[in-house]
Amino acid sequence: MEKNSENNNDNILFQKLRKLTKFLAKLSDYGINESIKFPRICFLGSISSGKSSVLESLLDFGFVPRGDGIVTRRPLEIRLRHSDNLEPYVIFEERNGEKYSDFKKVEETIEKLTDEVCRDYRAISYKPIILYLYSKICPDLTLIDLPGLKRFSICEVPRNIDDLDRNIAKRYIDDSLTLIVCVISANSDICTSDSLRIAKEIDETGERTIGVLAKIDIMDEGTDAGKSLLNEEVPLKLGYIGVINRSKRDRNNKLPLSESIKKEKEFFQSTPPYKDLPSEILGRNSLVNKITQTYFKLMREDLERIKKVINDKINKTEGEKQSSSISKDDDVKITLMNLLKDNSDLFEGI
Ligand SMILES: Nc1nc2c(ncn2[C@@H]2O[C@H](COP(=O)(O)OP(=O)(O)OP(=O)(O)O)[C@@H](O)[C@H]2O)c(=O)[nH]1
Ligand SMILES: [Mg+2]
Repeated sequence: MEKNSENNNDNILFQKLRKLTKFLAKLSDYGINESIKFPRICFLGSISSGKSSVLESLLDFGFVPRGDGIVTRRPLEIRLRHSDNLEPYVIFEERNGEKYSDFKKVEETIEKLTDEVCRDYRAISYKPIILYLYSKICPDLTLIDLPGLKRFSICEVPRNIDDLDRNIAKRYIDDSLTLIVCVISANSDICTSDSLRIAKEIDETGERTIGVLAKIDIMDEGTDAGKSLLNEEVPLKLGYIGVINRSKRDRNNKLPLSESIKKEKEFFQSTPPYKDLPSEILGRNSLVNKITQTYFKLMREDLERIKKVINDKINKTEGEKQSSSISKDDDVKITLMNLLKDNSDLFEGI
């Protein structure tokens, strides 16, 4: 069984989002029940570009199938749910509430469910696999791994593949609260990237598209991704982050995420031109930061609304205090002010 890495306790994406959900739960104790819509994070890209590997490096539960050929053939909706249970577990919508706490089994079940619907090993389907992952460290967050976009192939191509892949992708990323992580293999030509074209077509302002260049470690000798990373090839409003995911060999050797992040860091720090590029456009942690910032920006309106409701409540409490001097109101005011202060980072830069 592939063990969950110890690293997911330090998962910064999870930490900040957990802070948000805790903050919202506390507010409801004070009668502030603001409904809030949470963005989803969707992974878009060509076949084998590294989408599932990027997703898996953020999640750090080793159950997302990755590999050669067309691997992801049904959209995989991973719905993270916070739970006080010590042991994390997964429930599949198609498996009647059965609990899976062996993550190797989870991977096998995803493969089985894929084969049950897509009988041809190259066929893809609209029908998503929906799984709930309950864990102590998780915030409530939805991640979606999409089937890869097919370019063209000289091999036999199943009849449904040409448009279906694009339609599935568009259906998911069309929602304006979806953050698009557009994964491009650094050893392909970024100027002809279908995924970038589709992302730009749907997200016209570019407010919610992050470019990710994967496989930087296995580019053709003599080539590099410097210009693309500096946003000089196909400019994106939010720019690009370069990453190095676990290779097939790393997976076979069960390389933990912490080791793979270390390897990635060493590569970027010692290899030209990356060693001279700004560190915030390189590596998995920079990607997490970028995703977190963008996630909060997408929630800007909701967060501003909530801040206003809290401030109104504080002011109202102040007014009431002058007329009745009830100490309970002081407590509410102080608690709300402290809550805003302790969570000020949630509102930063929005
Ligand atoms: N060396 C290296 N290998 C990578 C990198 N990213 C992904 N891979 C390998 O490339 C293969 C494909 O990766 P996946 O993550 O399955 O790609 P995908 O885009 O999800 O593929 P499909 O679901 O088939 O469209 C796997 O064997 C990965 O281990 C990388 O940055 N460096
Ligand atoms: Mg995949």
